[in-house]
Amino acid sequence: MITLYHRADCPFCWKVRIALHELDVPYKEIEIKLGEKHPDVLALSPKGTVPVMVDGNLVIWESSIILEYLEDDHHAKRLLPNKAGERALVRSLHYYSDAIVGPAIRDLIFEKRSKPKKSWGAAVIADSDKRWRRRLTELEAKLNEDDRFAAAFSFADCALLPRFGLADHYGAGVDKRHPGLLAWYQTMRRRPSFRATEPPRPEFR
Ligand SMILES: N[C@@H](CCC(=O)N[C@@H](CS)C(=O)NCC(=O)O)C(=O)O
Repeated sequence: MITLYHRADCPFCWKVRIALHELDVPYKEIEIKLGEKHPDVLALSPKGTVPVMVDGNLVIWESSIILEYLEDDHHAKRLLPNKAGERALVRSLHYYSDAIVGPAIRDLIFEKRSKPKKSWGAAVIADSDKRWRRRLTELEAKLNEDDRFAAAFSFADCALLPRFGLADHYGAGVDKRHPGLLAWYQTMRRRPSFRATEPPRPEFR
């Protein structure tokens, strides 16, 4: 059985957990707490980051490669379309989520997570929120263009959903300014994979 080292509020780990649930793959979770340096993770991953997946002798310590492995391991369900061009588009959105969308909202989350409310930096939060909203506008346009992440559930949804979930938890959730994305997020929140994996909402000090 697959073992997954993860942190509940890590977007990369959450992405993998959604994929595992969507594919109905049984797995054992080992949860790491924020700031914890787990000896197994340090031994298994040269980066020392989570998620880390262990399947028999196979160790994968990069979330996007874990998703590729799950897809290649021929489960009954699929998270990539059949055609090469469509697969490339889904993979591009997956990468865009990890490399572009995530960093935009990250500063707002780190600021609110690391400090008591009275010490939050308004400028840091406003700047991150602005960058996040700019990405939402881009994503809304992509959604209108080709329905990419509203049609068949894919890697792109696995990657984007945790970003939207965390933004929501940290008071920067998608709203009526991006109606297509809002409808997508509301639909996605009802999926069993989201409900089974959503971390507890943070409590602000
Ligand atoms: N590119 C990596 C990123 C993983 C990552 O940055 N994980 C963070 C948690 S969200 C982590 O483990 N940070 C702890 C550390 O860097 O010590 C992936 O997709 O798996």
